[in-house]
Amino acid sequence: MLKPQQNETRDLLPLDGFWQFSLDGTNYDREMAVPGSVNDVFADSEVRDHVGVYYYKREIFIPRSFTDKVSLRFGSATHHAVVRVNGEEVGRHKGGYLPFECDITERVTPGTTCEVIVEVDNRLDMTCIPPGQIVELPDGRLRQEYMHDFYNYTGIHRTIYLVNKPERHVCDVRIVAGMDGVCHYEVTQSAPGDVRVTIEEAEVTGTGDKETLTVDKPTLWAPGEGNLYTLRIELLDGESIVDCYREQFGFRTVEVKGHEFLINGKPFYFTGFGMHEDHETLGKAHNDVSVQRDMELLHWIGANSLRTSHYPYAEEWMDYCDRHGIVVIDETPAVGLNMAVAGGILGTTAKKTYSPESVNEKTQAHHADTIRELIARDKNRPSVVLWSIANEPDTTDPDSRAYFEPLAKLARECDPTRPIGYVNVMTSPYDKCHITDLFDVMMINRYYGWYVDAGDLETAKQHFTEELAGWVERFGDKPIIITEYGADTVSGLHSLYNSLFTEDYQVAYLEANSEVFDNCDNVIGEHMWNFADFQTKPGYARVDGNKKGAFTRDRRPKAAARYLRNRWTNENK
Ligand code: BDP
Repeated sequence: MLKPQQNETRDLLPLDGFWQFSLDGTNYDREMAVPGSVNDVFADSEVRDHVGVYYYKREIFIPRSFTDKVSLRFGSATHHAVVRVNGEEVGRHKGGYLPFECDITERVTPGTTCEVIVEVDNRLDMTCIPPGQIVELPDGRLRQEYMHDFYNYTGIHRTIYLVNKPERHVCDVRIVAGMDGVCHYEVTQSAPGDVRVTIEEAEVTGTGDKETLTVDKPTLWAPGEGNLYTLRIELLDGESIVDCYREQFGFRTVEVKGHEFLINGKPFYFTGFGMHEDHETLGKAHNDVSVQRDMELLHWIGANSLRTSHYPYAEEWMDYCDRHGIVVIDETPAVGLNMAVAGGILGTTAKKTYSPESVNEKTQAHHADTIRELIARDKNRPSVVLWSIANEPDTTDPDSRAYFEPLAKLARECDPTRPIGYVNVMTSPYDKCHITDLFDVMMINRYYGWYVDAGDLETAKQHFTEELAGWVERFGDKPIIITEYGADTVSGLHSLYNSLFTEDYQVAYLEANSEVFDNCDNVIGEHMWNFADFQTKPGYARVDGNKKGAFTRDRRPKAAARYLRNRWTNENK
């Protein structure tokens, strides 16, 4: 899905600001800011703890000039949305972190107002990605449970645009451009007609929907070098341009060869973090300046990459990565497909993960939708080098194969040009996992020295080294990225004795883990967990959130940040 844009043939108006807000759809006695998470805003907990639908309402003007195809375009609504204009449903979407668009042309008159109501539902059940369960409590209240640790922020998290585009318009474009300067493009039009496609910086032009253009000695997009080109697509009616759309792209090649990950033919070593869209008060709302701050800190620390753990991030975030040469592992919202981990941690009997009562065919169908939608959104981004189709699913259950095999196939069909992977959980090592062979890259999350061998880093190193040797023995032809390793750390807490939760222990933990990575040739990347401290779900045994950040939640560096900066900038990792 293309991002909306303002240009010579298209128009858009952001609908950010205060909307009327209600918990029952009749009594609009509150306001809520868009974009924003609803949970940390109000002083009482009625909104915060609400399980169900939140209603947003606003009168909007349709400008007189909006006479063509008019739509409402959402960056995301977490987790489900029904959109009504003047009382009539104009669209609905399932899934909290991907964009959707509702055509409202027939419902509105340019030069008049209309009433927009957005019903945002925060409920997660087993058919959702991420999955969850609603539990009815003895006193009749509802509680939302889920199998991931980060807080289930809800709301309209990204800008809503009122869009006007020509009746005949560019619906989509797919661009594949390699380091040889060859650019294949494929335009989808709403109705057939003539087209002119130009790479603006190189002044090469094609006249078909699907063609190949060549740029002589292109300036490559590369890690740290966000060199972009612009593909201008013009739909023509004789001499006149009826629609125009500009899509940026980069010339670069990505390839997995043996246990190496090559970008433009050169081995790439990932340094960086699994991150979260998470801030005090904002929750998961997109905010340009917060993204910029995070990116500046990534640059300062010497990180060349990040993973959008555990859901697709805002398009503005991805644009920034494209422009600045930040390498991205792009992840679907499929986190928490693991009943075994939940059962294990809580000490209860683990339920089976793949069954009609838990992760089932409907979950899989929706998981497939998220893969399609993610790839449709981000396919042209040079920053994206690898798709991660899930985080820490249960893959010890033999039924995981029937669940994941079609999804891996689908990801490859949606994008034959990039490698694919999934992120492996500690309880599913090389001799228990049923799906590793379906993917190009092994991404593994390991907490030796934290969840196991806590406080005993010598043993942790030994166990981690042994496990890596097992992966290499069995799947030695594939590269390994350590997508998570980390230790909760309370900023300001110190000890001479490497006590858990201290800044000293976090540094010692990172040192020990780094030693293990450096001794394994297959390891081609390290993403510490997490970039910053983040909020976790209520009722979870954590002190005000997950404290594994290299930075605090307000982005102050812990000692670990200086350790990583030293490692990643000096050793050129
Ligand atoms: C991993 C999860 C991540 C958690 C992390 C932790 O992938 O989302 O936040 O553990 O426990 O299992 O800190």
